[in-house]
Amino acid sequence: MQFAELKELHDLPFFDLIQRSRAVHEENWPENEVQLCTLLSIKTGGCSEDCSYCAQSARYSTGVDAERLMEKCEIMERAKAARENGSTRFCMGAAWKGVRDGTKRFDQVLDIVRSVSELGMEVCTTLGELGEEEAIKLKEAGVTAYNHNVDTSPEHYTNIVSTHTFQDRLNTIRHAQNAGMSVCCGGILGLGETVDDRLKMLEVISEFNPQPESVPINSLVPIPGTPMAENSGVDNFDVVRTIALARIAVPKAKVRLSAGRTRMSDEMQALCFFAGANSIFYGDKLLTTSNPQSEADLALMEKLGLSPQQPNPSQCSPSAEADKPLEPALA
Ligand code: SAM
Ligand code: DTB
Ligand code: SF4
Repeated sequence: MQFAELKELHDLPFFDLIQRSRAVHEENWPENEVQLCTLLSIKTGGCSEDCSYCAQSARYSTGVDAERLMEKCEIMERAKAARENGSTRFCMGAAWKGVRDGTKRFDQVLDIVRSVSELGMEVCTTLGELGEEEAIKLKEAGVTAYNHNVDTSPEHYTNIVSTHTFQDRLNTIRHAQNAGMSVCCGGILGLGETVDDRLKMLEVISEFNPQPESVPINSLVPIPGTPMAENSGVDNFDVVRTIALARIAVPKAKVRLSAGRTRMSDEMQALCFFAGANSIFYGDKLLTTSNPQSEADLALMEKLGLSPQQPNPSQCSPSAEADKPLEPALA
């Protein structure tokens, strides 16, 4: 969906916008279900990149220490516990610039993915940059979806990160899609961006061919020690608007209400579900920061008549549309 159209929708009165997104939601997701995903940081901290929001960058003193890659048996325990708890997607994150085929650590990750993928949950990984070969190997090992966010507009990206480019992010997404993995691609609100930056980010995300299978919408969790530590919080209605626009622009995606939920009331989260969110991170920890308790999430879903979505581990990645360009056109 092009910027101009997103802008027109964004500028609608709030209720008109969420009425539109609700209609798209009901057409594509009539089941009143929410996907529950568990996140695990399998390699925390010490990252070479300078993403100015991130607790795990080695450039900032955030109190998050660099750790080694977790042992497979420990990861398996956590994955089984997540499944027991009702999660249908297990997402493993590593604070790396990227992974390279032929290295010991990539082989270890492939081994971990092979084992986790036998548990019957969707397997998602987020390991930084991927080349073509790495993407193919991850797909073969059993990864269903690769998470790589564009995070903000191409223009604002240079204010947020200097150690890699927006185009680098697009290249990784292309490699993941070419290898047949679904792509999970979203962004963060609260990085000092303008409304237009948010709309340009959604334009890029919705112009991927095929469109992403999921779109995480994170609200910045300000991390002491990072350049974004003192950023002011995002207005709740702006979060809802962004969810609504993501729902309209990427109708078949899971729109994930991601980081930032600990600061949201039940009523705010209900509004997000109404506007088009149908996935959450579930379990009391994200990567390094906290997330609501599972009991609280289940209680809220119960109150709203929402139930956990069934897993789809054999999920096929969506195919590209033949008459559309593969890349979003960058200005
Ligand atoms: N290193 C990989 C990468 O950059 O793609 C994966 C991990 S990174 C932590 C995954 C995503 O988490 C980021 O792209 C960003 O959207 C989100 N994120 C990281 N720190 C955050 C924070 N403090 N608040 C909100 N979202 C955050
Ligand atoms: C995504 O978009 N959000 C998740 C997941 N993908 C990897 C990460 C959120 C991280 C929040 C900050 C932290 O816990 O360090
Ligand atoms: Fe954090 Fe990922 Fe950036 Fe590393 S690449 S600093 S883990 S967001």
